[in-house]
Amino acid sequence: MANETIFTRYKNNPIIRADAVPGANSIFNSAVVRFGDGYVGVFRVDLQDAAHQLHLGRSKDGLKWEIEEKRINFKGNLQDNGLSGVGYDPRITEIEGEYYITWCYYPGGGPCIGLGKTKDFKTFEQVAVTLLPYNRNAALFPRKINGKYAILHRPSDTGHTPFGDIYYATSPDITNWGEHRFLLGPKSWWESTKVGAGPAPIETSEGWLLIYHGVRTTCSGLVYCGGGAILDLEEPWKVRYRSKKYLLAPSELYETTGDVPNVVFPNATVIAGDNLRLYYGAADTHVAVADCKLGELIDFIKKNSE
Ligand code: BMA
Repeated sequence: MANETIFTRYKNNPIIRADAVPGANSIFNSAVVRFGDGYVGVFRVDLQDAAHQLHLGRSKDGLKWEIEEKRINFKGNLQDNGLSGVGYDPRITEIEGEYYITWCYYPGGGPCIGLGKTKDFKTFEQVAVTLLPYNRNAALFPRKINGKYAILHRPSDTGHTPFGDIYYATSPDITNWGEHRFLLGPKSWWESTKVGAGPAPIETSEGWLLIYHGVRTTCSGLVYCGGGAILDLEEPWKVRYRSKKYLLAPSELYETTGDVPNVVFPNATVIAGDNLRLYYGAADTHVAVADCKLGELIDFIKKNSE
């Protein structure tokens, strides 16, 4: 297949199409984790009559999914209804036995970051309106760093914004966030417009492996690719390596054709042994997966780093 620098796409991609949920327009940009003896996922389902909802899915093998027809209901008293399960582009991070879900939604004038959690994927709790508008693309680190929770996020603007850099922030209690530090902005040609964090960073002996999306503007619209970087373990706002080459670029029909053409949007990874499986949204229409060897991915990022 074209444009495979390091990942190999699954031959039966896309693994999820709109027909997985009755009345769906599209299912894409979704988060998956291992749970029990299988997998669970929080899926972005855009319905034909109600855009942007989060639905729970279950799978034995991570490839064939049953997705619930009703959206997740995050319980809690935080006043705005966005935290009840309306929104899009979820990420899941397991921290000390609890699964935290970040996502983007519009409580008022612009996109902001909601945070909820669950232990069992049966009941879901609201945690906080984590980052105020305008903000998108938040992913929590899977452990505290220097005694504090840590998150990557992307302050920007409303709509399809012409800019966006990834920031690192910390919290003593997972509710109040501060100490914001610039992490990385556009650099290579394929990400020259904006960047945003993808799945929860993965701890490796070389540092935190970050997979992110990078966007460029062309004469026929935006093109979204997957990129990779390795961040310092104890000072993750320092980039140790960053690949000049993209990791995955839209080239298959299900990535180049759909509601929004030319979008590869990484949301989740699952590690099994040395295999890293990436779950990504394709053309704002489907969910697809691609695999690589974790060690080879780290070598690829180091070798192609500036
Ligand atoms: C971004 C988000 C994503 C989407 C992408 C491409 O701004 O809205 O959900 O995949 O645009 O349309």
